[in-house]
Amino acid sequence: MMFSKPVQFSLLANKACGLNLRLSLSESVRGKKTCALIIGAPGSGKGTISNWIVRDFGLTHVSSGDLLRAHMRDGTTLGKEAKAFIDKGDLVPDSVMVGLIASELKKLGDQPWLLDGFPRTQPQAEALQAETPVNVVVNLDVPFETIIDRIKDRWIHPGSGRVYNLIFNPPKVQGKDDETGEDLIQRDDDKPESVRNRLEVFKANTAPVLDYYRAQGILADFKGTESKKIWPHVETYLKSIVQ
Ligand code: G5P
Ligand code: MG
Repeated sequence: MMFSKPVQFSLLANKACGLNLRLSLSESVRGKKTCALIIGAPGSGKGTISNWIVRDFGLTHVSSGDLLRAHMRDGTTLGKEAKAFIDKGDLVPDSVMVGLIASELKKLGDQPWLLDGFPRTQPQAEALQAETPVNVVVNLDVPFETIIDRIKDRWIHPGSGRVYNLIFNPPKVQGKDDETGEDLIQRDDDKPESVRNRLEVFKANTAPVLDYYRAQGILADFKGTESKKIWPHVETYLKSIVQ
């Protein structure tokens, strides 16, 4: 895994004044490799907005959920172990996740990246910090009622991780991926009982992770109920700090 120098932030300045926070963030990212996170509850639109970030900012998308689903499809030992947790909507153990993401980031070398779905617990955040400190965190704050409503209509292309929604962004041909024409599937953990558990698990485990990055002054919150309305704010924010 790549080691890079930790970024220093002035917490006092960040707390006192939004402008200082922005300057501090700019300094943290400009001229350095972008190591970004997108955090949000299950179904908050991380995958959707990641696709737009990747398209416009040239970051490599690393989705912990997509990696785990690829392992499950390939029937690897890791995939078999992870399936029991994922199907119930529980978290896969930290030791497994840290190893999986570390080896994925190592493969990327100097390429800038956007991590989606990791870290989800305080130990995961600390493990990442010890290896490759992140310098941008986008937090999607979407109400749980909105999420429960949209997940039932989600379909994915398993090969690429492309995400569709029958109401919001339906495929051009029903049941088929726009780019490959291959079949779309529904995720096993999108059953209502798993979704409710995933939201509870998120509340319990990921709130401390948000506090961890907020205290470093590198987290920006984006509140809303529609990804297309949230996106211009994310875009403006990222342009102001990484380009
Ligand atoms: P994942 O795969 O990381 P989740 O649960 O964090 O799964 P998920 O479900 O992938 O997150 P998302 O990426 O935040 O959701 O959202 P999305 O897919 O873009 O959008 C959800 C749906 O809403 C889609 O159908 C989309 O088209 C639609 N949509 C988006 N925007 C709008 C909108 O504005 N309006 C409408 N109407 N629809 C919209 O993790 C899966 C499991 O893997 C394990 C855990 O078991 C986890 O539950 N895991 C880990 N375990 C431990 N540690 C980690 N770090 C782990 N990472 C994964
Ligand atoms: Mg996702």
